[in-house]
Amino acid sequence: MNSLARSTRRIGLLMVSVLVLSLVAACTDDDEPAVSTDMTASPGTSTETAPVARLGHIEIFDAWARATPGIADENSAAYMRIRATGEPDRLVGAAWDGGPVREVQLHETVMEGGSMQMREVPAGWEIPAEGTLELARGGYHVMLIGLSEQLEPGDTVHLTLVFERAGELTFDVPVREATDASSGTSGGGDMGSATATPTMSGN
Ligand SMILES: [Cu+2]
Repeated sequence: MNSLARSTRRIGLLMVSVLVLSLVAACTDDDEPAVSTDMTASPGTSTETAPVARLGHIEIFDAWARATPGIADENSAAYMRIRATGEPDRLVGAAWDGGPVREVQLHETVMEGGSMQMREVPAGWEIPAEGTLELARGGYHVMLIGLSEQLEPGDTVHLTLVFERAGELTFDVPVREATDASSGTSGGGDMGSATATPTMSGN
């Protein structure tokens, strides 16, 4: 390749980087800052690690809540993977047990008119038998609305999830900075494993 072609390509890459960075920047003021990268087909979402909580046939993996700046009435979100063994189930609700949150909702992030929008999903999501429901940045998440206290890295908060069959499961969710808390697949920080079309693996 001659040097002109090479530098043209480099400029192209640079422009892509700038575009990606500005997308990230544009989203950081949002409640749901992740930029969507479609990685739904990623085979790397194994559930080999130990679950952090379990209730009947429901297992929770890699749960975390996003740390917030110390601003009144801030929002945050919790993410995790939820696996149903044996029989299917449905996540139908969430609550924050004794925490400083005004309201907890099940949310999805969708691309609408060129921008990331969040909306409530009151009916929740199906978890297929032997399948995994992924709550991740830029996709499905448990929205924590109107925090009266800052969530700091190292804090632990109590989240209750309500399942159609398994019932209510309350467990500890560690608070982490978003930048070092992608759910483990490729990419750094915010780019992480965000999915516009959340992963539903299984049968
Ligand atoms: Cu949300």
